Amino acid sequence: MTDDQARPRSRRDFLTGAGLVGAGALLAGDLRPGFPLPPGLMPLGLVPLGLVPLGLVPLGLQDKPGLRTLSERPLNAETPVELLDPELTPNEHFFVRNNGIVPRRALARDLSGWALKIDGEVDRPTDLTVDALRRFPVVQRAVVIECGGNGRAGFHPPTPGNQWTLGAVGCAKFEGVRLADVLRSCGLRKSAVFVAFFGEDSHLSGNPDKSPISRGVPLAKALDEHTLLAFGMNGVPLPPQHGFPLRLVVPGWPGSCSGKWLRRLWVRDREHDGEKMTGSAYRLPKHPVAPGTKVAASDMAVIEQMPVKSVITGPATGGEHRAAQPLAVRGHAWSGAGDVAAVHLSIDFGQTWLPCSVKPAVNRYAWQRFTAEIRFPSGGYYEVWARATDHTGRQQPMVVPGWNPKGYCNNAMHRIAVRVV
Ligand SMILES: Nc1nc2c(c(=O)[nH]1)N[C@H]1C(S)=C(S)[C@@H](COP(=O)(O)O)O[C@H]1N2
Ligand SMILES: [Mo]
Repeated sequence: MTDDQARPRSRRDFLTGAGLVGAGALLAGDLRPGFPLPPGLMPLGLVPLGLVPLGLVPLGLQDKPGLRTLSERPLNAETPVELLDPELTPNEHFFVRNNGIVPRRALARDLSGWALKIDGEVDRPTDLTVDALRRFPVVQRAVVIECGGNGRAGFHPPTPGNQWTLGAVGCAKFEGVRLADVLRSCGLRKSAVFVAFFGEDSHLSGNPDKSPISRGVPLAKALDEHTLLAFGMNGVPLPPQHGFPLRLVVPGWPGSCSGKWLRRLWVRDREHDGEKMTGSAYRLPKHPVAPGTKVAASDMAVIEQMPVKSVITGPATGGEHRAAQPLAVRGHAWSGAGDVAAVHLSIDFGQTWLPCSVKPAVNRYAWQRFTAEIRFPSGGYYEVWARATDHTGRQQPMVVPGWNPKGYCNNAMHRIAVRVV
């Protein structure tokens, strides 16, 4: 199943037949003290359920316990929000978003015969091994990668594709070289305007002439000093699911720009027209549309910068808390624009807001820790809402930021429920 073909797994699926029984059982387990949330107020983090029966680990996730599987072929699995709490998301908990089949080379961690080809609008087309790449200045940077479809489950009417809730995001320390250094060493021509990637993953159909995804970025973003060719992730070589031996890391833009299992970079004299670059893929309507509207491809524009967003990583939703004590709330905030300037919490459904303390990013495009202590004025049912503001002044919206046909860029505020006793 590709993004285009995947059947929308909407809430409707869980309201029918056996789904309801399974959903009820799992939800009750999630809400530790166990109290019902009215359906309309259900925090996003509670809505989706692992679709794979407990005890069965899908192929490719053996060394990644605790992820919630959305589809097995291709493998797509998101991180439960509580597992996003560490400063760096461990590799074993980093979400997986595959459009095709993981190359055998990656599973075998086999470098034989591998090189990255760089061709197109360059004076010196070049093939580079990982050792050759390591001769460029090596940098380490913590970078958030977020799928453009993260939060898709929040759109109504439902939009096709993986029904990600909050967990198609992570922040890892990538080791690699600057794409700019490598491209410049090949002699960029004046005609160069776009850098397209080709990975070694194969199309679900098995057709070797078809690519599951081949996207890229305009030259200016490719030459940005923060855009990397990465061979390391959190201190080890890139794991098989995350692009071994080499991937792009394009901070602040949809995860789909960060091509995995790279084999070729094609420097082009026009915008790339590879798989998932055209039609409605990774595009938003140029103007706001009513929910459910069919939008012509010509009225859609490619997503570039991702919006400002935050997640509450502790406490888990559904917990019980004593009114007399302050509740410590923590999470991360990030923005495609760069720095997050502020995070605010509300415990009265957005009527008043308390500022959090927000740590500076360890480097640009890493996520930033926010913390706050909340006191509840009484016992009862509370929700904690988190709202981040970036340095451009943009804030997270309270509801989905405009329905769009493919369900991208949902940066609505994250809410957790707390029973105060
Ligand atoms: N070659 C290749 N690169 C790819 C993909 C893919 O399917 N094949 N998926 C993209 C998408 S849509 C996302 S969101 C990120 C996910 O990266 P991760 O699986 O390491 O979390 O990889 C991107 N790079
Ligand atoms: Mo993605």
